[in-house]
Amino acid sequence: MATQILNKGVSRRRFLSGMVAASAASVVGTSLLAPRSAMAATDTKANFSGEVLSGSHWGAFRAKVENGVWVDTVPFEKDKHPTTMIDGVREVVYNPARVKYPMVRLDWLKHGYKSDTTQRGNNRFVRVPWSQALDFFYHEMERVQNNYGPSALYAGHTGWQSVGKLHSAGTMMMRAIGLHGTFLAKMGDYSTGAAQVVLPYVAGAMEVYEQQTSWPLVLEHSDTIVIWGSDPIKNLQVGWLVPDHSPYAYFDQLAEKVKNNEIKVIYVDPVVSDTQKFVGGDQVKVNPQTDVPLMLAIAHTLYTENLYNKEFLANYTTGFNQFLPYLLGESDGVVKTPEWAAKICGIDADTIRELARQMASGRTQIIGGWCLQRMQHGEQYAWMLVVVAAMLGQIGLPGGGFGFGWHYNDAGSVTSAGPLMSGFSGVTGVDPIHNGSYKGYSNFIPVARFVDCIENPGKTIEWNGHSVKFPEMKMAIFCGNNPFHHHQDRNKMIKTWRKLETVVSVDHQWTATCRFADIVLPATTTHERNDIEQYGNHSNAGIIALPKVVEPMYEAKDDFDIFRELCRRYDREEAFTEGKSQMEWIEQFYNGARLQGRGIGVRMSNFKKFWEEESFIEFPEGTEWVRHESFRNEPDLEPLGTATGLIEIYCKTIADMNYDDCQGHPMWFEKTERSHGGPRSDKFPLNMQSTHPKHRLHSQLCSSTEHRATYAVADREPVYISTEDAKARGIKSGDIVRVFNDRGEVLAGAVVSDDYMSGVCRIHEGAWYSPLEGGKPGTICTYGDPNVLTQDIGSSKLAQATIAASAQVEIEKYTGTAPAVTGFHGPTAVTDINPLFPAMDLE
Ligand SMILES: Nc1nc2c(c(=O)[nH]1)N[C@H]1C(S)=C(S)[C@@H](COP(=O)(O)OP(=O)(O)OC[C@H]3O[C@@H](n4cnc5c(=O)[nH]c(N)nc54)[C@H](O)[C@@H]3O)O[C@H]1N2
Ligand SMILES: Nc1nc2c(c(=O)[nH]1)N[C@H]1C(S)=C(S)[C@@H](COP(=O)(O)OP(=O)(O)OC[C@H]3O[C@@H](n4cnc5c(=O)[nH]c(N)nc54)[C@H](O)[C@@H]3O)O[C@H]1N2
Ligand SMILES: [Mo]
Repeated sequence: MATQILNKGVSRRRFLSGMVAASAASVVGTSLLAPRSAMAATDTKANFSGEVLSGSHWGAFRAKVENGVWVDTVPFEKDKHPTTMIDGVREVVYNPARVKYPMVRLDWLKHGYKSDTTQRGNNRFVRVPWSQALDFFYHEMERVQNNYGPSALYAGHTGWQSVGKLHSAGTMMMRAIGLHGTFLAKMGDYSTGAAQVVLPYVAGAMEVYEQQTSWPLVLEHSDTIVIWGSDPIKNLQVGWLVPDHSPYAYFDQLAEKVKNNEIKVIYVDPVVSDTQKFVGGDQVKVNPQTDVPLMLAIAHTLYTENLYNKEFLANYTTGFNQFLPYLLGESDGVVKTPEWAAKICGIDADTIRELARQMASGRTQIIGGWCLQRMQHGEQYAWMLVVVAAMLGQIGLPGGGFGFGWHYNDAGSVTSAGPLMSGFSGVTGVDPIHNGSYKGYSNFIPVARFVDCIENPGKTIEWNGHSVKFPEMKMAIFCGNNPFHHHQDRNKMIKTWRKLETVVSVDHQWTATCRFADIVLPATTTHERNDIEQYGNHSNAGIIALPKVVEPMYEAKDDFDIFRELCRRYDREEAFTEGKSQMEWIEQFYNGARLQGRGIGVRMSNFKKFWEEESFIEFPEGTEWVRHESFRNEPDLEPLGTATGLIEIYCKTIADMNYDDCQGHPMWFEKTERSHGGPRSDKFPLNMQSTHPKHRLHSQLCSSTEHRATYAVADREPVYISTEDAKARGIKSGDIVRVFNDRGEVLAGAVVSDDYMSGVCRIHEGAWYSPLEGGKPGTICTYGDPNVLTQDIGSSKLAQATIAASAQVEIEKYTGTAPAVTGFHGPTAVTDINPLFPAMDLE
């Protein structure tokens, strides 16, 4: 096996000695340099002019193409509430940050895994041929598996990639790497890390990703809707699959009902959200991170004013009696009165009582977001929200109870009666070549602790009732995600990253993750390849074809082909592809749904007709549905998935884990840092939220130059700041400001706004890390990455989830000459090093 590979490219000896010269066999012919349009392809779009219907995380659209160039984008006519973000999608193909060629970091090219890793981030790269890049990649996997075993290879970190049932970048990575050897995997995600661990104990399901009660029923039955730390109007713009934006029609109806005083909507949020502006209603301006005291005081009011549902507690829940001594202060000497909470959460006691009474006065739907569980002790928020809903006793009734997923994936839109497509799978059933021992180390890590793991090999942490012993990571592979945006405490991360010997990044944008990688491989975008996807997420409104819009740019390859060719190097190509071409896979996904459709009375055309003529199928309407209704109707036959089958207000399983920071029932814990008089607020008084961007999906679209110009301020990421805080600091809208704490500093463009309460500011996550001096810990970020400022600690021993959403900062007007933004122009290619291409212009 090995010889077969070695013959293809660099010899092992040369590779290990860090030589870059490769044998003639690895020199790719003229095709490498020829325009892609010259390559024979049966379905070439090289000179195509016309319209192509396609889809994305931002919705479906028609791409207008002229002579093989995508020139304009118009929303799909079925989408009645398209987002302006689709304007930025075309630029993803053409922008200056596009990864054009396989590239290797200069010092890694010289010294391989023994490179000087302090140079990571200096952005100096050398173009190499595909065959050489993939050889390097493969040899490193081999080396790490042989020398250290699976726990040194981290290949399970996934992210938001792109839509498409076939080209799931993370799945492809795990399938290909998994065919070579077992590896270190991850547990959980950044989105709902705390809620998805605690809620199964409390409510029997994750609750976050599930469908919610149908909007028509909520609109019909709710008297009050409490939207707790959630902004659906902002967040429903995007979807994991192609969103149909159908919930917006219901928000229109809700706005009408609010106007006519038929439904009262209350927002518990430190900021006037887009949803509040769209729908109307009243804001409860809670101090950041203090929602649990507010909820406890609501519970206290419901209890002392006898407004709670004893029958529901008795029949559907367990443990209220173990929670009560805490609520009443018998266990800790602190009675959780509205007066007590008022001092912490900044809302006066009478307003808290009124809120509790309002919630108990009729049918109340509580809609919880995820931001609050993406904070320290985020488990408590999720748990306590369920407890308040349980005390109100309306769980399982239309328009009542709790839900945690209304801002996500078209939730609340009625699910169609159509079939579901499967997708490309990360596992094959074929044995890997390497199946070594994890040597007593954990074979997974809670995902948000991954930098902690790199920094502290051998350390053991508690997680969800288990001990997790961190292995020593040597090599990490990223595909379809961007850890140098999504992970916390960038400066710590930069230092820690140096311990990795080899980092591979597969992407189509030259992200900070690529800059901090050693081997960078250019992927195609969705729009340069064929795929298929579900239209509508929870709504499953139909199926949409995602045909190629334009030919692949530069030397970009489809993830499928990248990993297929990697697998070829260890004789697993056939196992990877199962002998099928991309179109055969796509047809298989479609036909699977077609067969399923027959069983449920939904007729679909044959694949050829769908692909060549229809491109879109709409499924028949489904029926309305109430979350938790079956449990309410028949708690014995349809128990929840908890230990007792009931809602667990007190949870023995969690109590038995004996964690100080997550105990047997929801509690208030002080934070390591908090605004409004909380810890460290004397030094860094402002709470910086890093909520999900209004104009992007995380870091995606940030590199779209024209789109970015629609929201950037003085070229920088906006920082939203209250009128009061701005005035106190002499800051005006349009000013460049320095946002800082003792973890780092960023430049940003000020937007002064009355929507923000004093003491609260916001930089949307996903702003590209743009260091002034690349690779130097502590250097200022010239664009405004909020994760320079966030803390890298776990939510608690239970979930070890990220606490990205909240950090303490100070802001001052920037008076110096602002340095240019560094992040968006791709690598500095080094032209004089690769003997394969001595005279090549590397652009
Ligand atoms: N401060 C702070 N940090 C946060 C959060 C927060 O609220 N605050 N939120 C967290 C949450 S909830 C999440 S989900 C994460 C999101 O973190 P990520 O999932 O890492 O974010 P994305 O920006 O979507 O990164 C996807 C990457 O995949 C690349 N990509 C797209 N399509 C393809 C493809 O077809 N092939 C390949 N190979 N690559 C592709 C994109 O160019 C992009 O670089 O961020 C987390 N980080
Ligand atoms: N446009 C857009 N939509 C997205 C995404 C995106 O990147 N862009 N990402 C998607 C993904 S992966 C995820 S995980 C979800 C994230 O969904 P969430 O985590 O629910 O959303 P966020 O936007 O972070 O925050 C929602 C609200 O929380 C409020 N908030 C912040 N701090 C506090 C607090 O201390 N108390 C209270 N009560 N409220 C607070 C904010 O003001 C904001 O209105 O969004 C999804 N939707
Ligand atoms: Mo997320």
